[in-house]
Amino acid sequence: APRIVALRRLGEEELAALNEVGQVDYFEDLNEGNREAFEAAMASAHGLIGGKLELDEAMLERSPNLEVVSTISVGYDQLPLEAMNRRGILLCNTPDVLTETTADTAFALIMATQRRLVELSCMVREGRWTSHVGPDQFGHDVHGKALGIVGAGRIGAAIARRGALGFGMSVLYTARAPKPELEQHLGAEHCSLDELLARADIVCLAVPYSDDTHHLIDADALARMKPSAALINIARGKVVDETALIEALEQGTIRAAGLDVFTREPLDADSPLARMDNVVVLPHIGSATHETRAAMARRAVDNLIGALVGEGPVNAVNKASWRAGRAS
Ligand code: 8YV
Repeated sequence: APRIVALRRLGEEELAALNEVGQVDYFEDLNEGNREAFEAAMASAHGLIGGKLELDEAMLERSPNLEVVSTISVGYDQLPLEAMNRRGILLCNTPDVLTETTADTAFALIMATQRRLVELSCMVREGRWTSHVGPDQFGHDVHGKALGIVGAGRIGAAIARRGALGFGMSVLYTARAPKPELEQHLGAEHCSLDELLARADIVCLAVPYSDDTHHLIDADALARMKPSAALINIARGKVVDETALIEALEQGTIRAAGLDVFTREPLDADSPLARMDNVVVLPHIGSATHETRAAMARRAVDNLIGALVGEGPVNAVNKASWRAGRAS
């Protein structure tokens, strides 16, 4: 039977399913007390499954039997894909099941930044609601605005649908190629990043993080945005040059930001981003609902079992490299 190392975010049902096909070592989290046991388990593991996996080449070196890594996330920028390809190790992720929830999170941030929900809620809770609100507390509309989506993949498209169908927004998007389904059903417009930045009232980032998207939103990009615009990031912190963003918010280059992700997580509470009234910060909860996290864990289990003993995984990132590298 294959040996499986499971790390974080797995419930009883998922562990039971894994136990049926293999011998499982489960680590609820890693700490100084169990790191040695984890490393020992990895030395003979065929499969690794879990959330917030941190795996580097040295660890792969010490895991000679490893065949499959199944991450409980759609993003895999934290994993050494090239080294895994070279070794013929399969990487599975969990797209689709988190698309709608993550798009909901983007909309929560859009609503919160446009209508100043967090700031004004604090006013009420802190006893500063002393007279009727006036222009100093007014926000900005959501409906009817121009929504710019940077990266119209699965999640970007789901955000576009909410904007166009639910809020009557006009939608601009960047993508490698135009997406006929977005154009036909939503009237969305494919355009360059520069044009999107110049025209959008709300710029929403939904690209994966990679060398290509590192600091895609830098000082120059922020300067192209409207001074009245808001930036929403549910992708990865490092898609944005955070220092440039802080400066842009402080100087009024843009009006507001709604952020679920940061360069360093957890965000330091002393960061200016956590202190500005025009910034809404969330603790990376894009997919964090009971329903969706359960679906992600189940999908990751299906992927691992499918790959190790079944008919293949549901979602694989590098199927072409799988096992090929093992021959050499
Ligand atoms: C994960 C995410 O929870 O799926 C992703 O890529 O950002 C979240 O859903 C996070 O990556 C931690 O694993």
